[in-house]
Order: sequence, then C-alpha cells, then structure tokens
Amino acid sequence: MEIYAPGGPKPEYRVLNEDGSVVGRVPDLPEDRFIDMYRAMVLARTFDERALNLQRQGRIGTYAPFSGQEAAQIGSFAALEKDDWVFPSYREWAGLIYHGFPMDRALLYSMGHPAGAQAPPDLRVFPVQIVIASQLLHAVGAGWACQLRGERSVAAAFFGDGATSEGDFHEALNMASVFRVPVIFFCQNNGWAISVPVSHQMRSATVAQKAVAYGIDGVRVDGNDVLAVFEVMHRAVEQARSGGGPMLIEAVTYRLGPHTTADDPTRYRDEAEWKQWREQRDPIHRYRKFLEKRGLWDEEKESALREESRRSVDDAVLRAESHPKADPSAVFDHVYGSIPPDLARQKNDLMGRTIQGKGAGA
Ligand SMILES: Cc1ncc(C[n+]2csc(CCOP(=O)(O)OP(=O)(O)O)c2C)c(N)n1
Ligand SMILES: [Mg+2]
Repeated sequence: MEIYAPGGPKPEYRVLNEDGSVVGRVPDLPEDRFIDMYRAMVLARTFDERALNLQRQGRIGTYAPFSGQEAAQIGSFAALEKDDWVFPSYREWAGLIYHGFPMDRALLYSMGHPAGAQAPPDLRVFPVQIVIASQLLHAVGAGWACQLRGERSVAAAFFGDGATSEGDFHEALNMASVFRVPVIFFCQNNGWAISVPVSHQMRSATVAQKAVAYGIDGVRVDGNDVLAVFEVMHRAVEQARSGGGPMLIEAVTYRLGPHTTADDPTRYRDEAEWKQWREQRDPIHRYRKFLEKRGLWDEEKESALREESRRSVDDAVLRAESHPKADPSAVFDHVYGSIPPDLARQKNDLMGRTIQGKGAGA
C-alpha cells in the first residue's frame, strides 16, 4: 500500500534576497517596467497609510490595510492584461490601483458609496468580495465562459490563506481542474485569518500543496519578492491562456497592519515576529535595493516619488470627499433583477422617511 505522506514545506521561489541581491532569474523586462512596479508599490503604501489615517479621523468607514503585501499584489497584477477578469477580496487595493482602479473610488468603497464597487468600463474587475472564498467560484465561471467563447482572456481570483479552509475554495479548484479552466488562484498567505495564525487553520504544511489533490500545479513563492511573484504569475497566466488549465499560487507574505481598522493585533500577535517582517522583510525596501544596485534608482528619485505619491493621494481624497453623496435607497439595488415585494416595501418606507427627514430638517 502506498501512503501519501504530507510533504514538508517546499522552498519558496525567489529572485531577490532580503538585501536586494539577485539569487534567481530576473524577468526579462524593459527598464521602465521595473521602475513602474516600484512606483506602484510606493504609491500603494502611501495610499494605505493615508486610508488608515482617514479612518481614524472618521472620514472613511472600516478599512482593511494591505501594507506588507505590496509585492504580492503588484507582482501578480503586473502579469495580467486589461482584458483579463479580476475577482478581488477586500485587501487588494494595491493591485487594483496598479491595474487602473481609481484611488478615489477605492476610498469611496470605504465610505460605503456604491461607486466604490464600480470599476471603470475598460476594466474587467468585479466588486470587492467580503464573503470569504466565494469569488473563486465566480472566477471559475468567468474563466470557463472565456474558454467556451474562445477568448484569450483568463480569470484571476485573489484571496487569503483563511479562504483555503472554505468549501468554495475546494469546489472551485475541482471544477477548474476538471474543465481545464483558464483561471489563476492567487492566495496571499499573510500569516493570519483575523487573529487565527495559519498553523491553527490547517495541518498541511503549505497552501500550494493543496493543488496536488486536484491534479493541478501549485507554486509557493516568496510574496515579498515582487520579481519572483511576477515571474510565477506570468507563467501561470501563459499556461492558462494557452489551454494548459489552472494554477494555484501561494505567495508567502505578512500583514503588517491590523486585520481591519476594527482590529487590535497587539492582542494576539507576537511583537518580535512582526518586527522582523517589518524591519527585515519589507517588500518595498528589498526592491528598492535591487533597483539601486542596477543604477535605476537613487535618493533624489525616491524623494520626488514620495512627494508625487502624496500629492496623488491628496487629490484622490479631495475627489472622493467631494463626490456626490449616495442615495440611501441604493442599498436595495443591484442584488435582485427585480426587487422582491418585502424589499420593495422597505425601500418605499426608507424613501418616505428620507423625504420626510429632509423636509423636517430644512
Ligand atoms: C464566509 C465568511 N466567513 C467568515 C467571514 C468573516 N471573516 C472576514 S475576514 C476573515 C478572515 C479571512 O482571512 P484570509 O482569508 O486569510 O484573508 P486576509 O483577511 O488575511 O486577507 C473572516 C473569517 C466572512 N467574511 N465570510
Ligand atoms: Mg490571511
């Protein structure tokens, strides 16, 4: 009898060491693409820090910070094209902004405005999904549709380690593998599902090995190495586009901030572990060192970029805050094709109150 024993953790695929030195194959990209990715990472971090402050000032609602995960997101989105379908979770703003999702709309999302769920018409980006892992099934559906229509587009689902404990994850991988759907399952293993560490979520040593059960490839990549992430995602996209079926990617990274602005990680997170990721494994720092070694970056460029990023985020905040307020009745829209009677009653009731309220307050 042959017994399949669980394997130990496979080494993560890497191109850069923590000090920015090259240890793998550097992707063959023009210089401006290397720089472009760095700019996107710095802009994303600036946006994230600002969003956290805006929430603390009561100017936006709950927000899920992504600091620490910029390489995983920018590297993976860099391998996608505008015609590809994107199914994000709530922590994907770095990648989405790089993909062309406007920053003011990203802020509007956290203001509870429906415009925050709408990607511009030239992007195939689905609204942020909070119901853990359900977007994987949507992605399989979209990828399957592309396959049936003979389109070259692929679908990409973005999710966290916690999502891999959901039934939807397993259904999605099974369906995608059986039909060789052009879909990429991109998991950011950021160490935590809210306060639950990965070691308490699963017995398997890695997320990537779960692919084996479905007969597809699983790859474990250093998620704080933007070039490694790009390379792995690029291969997965090429494979999916050419009919080779799906791939599961596990990008090993770390959530430097709280789960959301409603969370206090000091209650469950080991301070030393956090410090190590923050001070020694920061993805932006690592990539900057690489660019400097190549002569593509210096202090002057850095300060200009930081200033430019601050200004872009300021503009986005201004645009979001001066955006026309949402109609409260919009909460009833876009769920059903035709609104059921009980919801129609509630909608009428709300609108009556809103109109009365306006009259009374004027
Ligand atoms: C189906 C479902 N169950 C539970 C929740 C509550 N919840 C919100 S975020 C979260 C943790 C998800 O962790 P992970 O998938 O690792 O993503 P991360 O937040 O780390 O990016 C949980 C359990 C939910 N939103 N949906
Ligand atoms: Mg997680």
